[in-house]
Amino acid sequence: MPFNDYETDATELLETYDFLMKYIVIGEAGTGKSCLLHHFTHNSFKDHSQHTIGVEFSSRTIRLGEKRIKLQLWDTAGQERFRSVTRSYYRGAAGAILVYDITKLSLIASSFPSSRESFQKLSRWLADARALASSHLVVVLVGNKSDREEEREVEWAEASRWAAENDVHFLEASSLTGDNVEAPFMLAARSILLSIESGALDPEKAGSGVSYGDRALRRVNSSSRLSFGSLSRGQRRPVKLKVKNWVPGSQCC
Ligand SMILES: Nc1nc2c(ncn2[C@@H]2O[C@H](COP(=O)(O)OP(=O)(O)OP(=O)(O)O)[C@@H](O)[C@H]2O)c(=O)[nH]1
Ligand SMILES: [Mg+2]
Repeated sequence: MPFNDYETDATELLETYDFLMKYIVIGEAGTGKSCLLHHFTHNSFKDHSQHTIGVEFSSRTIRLGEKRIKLQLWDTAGQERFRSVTRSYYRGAAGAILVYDITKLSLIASSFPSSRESFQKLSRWLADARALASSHLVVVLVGNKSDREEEREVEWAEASRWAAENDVHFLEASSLTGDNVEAPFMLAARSILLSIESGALDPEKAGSGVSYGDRALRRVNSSSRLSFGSLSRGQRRPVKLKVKNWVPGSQCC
């Protein structure tokens, strides 16, 4: 499904959704994690971004086909000194946005590592996330700062190869221009929904990183089955919800 087929809706007053999903945003300091997230939630570049201290939380509700999905977004600090704190937030994440910097030099070179380093350290970030998050964790690798093409240090092909070898999705983005800032979040949500649809991921299971929202429950009340309409045409498989285990207002993970 091309990305422009996705619709997003952050302005609706009534906060109803079909699924709640937990995401973590991880990667070396200075790669632009906070700016990427800020552009996704505020539709603007975050000026004068400072190092994240520990973890910051935000959320946004998106629409994917017929489904409304509330994303719980945990922006983690890339600095080593916060590693033990940030790792504790990985637990039960369904999606991870793994960010590196494609350019040669960081804007504040003295306080950030070189971007080549942010790419070389990806394996460690990925290993940590896979060890601590949901066993069905969907990872999207994002090469950020694509607006600085003339200062590029990490080639698209090299990162794409790494992504394929490590079984993660991949794309490049710019938190400055807004290019591709929505795509990683949508891509992860779509992949998670497909896992639910196929029966591989059960939102009722603790630690899955996903839970049903009130909108899904209402649909179940009118028919006891939840169908994933437009997500994977031709391969639809209705998922039966066990309503008795659902707790109103329960949070995911
Ligand atoms: N040119 C350009 N600069 C960017 C982009 N994204 C972020 N930056 C700059 O990169 C620097 C670091 O951005 P942050 O978002 O704070 O980095 P971070 O990954 O959250 O860093 P930590 O919180 O320390 O882990 C800032 O000076 C941003 O202005 C981008 O897409 N293009
Ligand atoms: Mg940050």
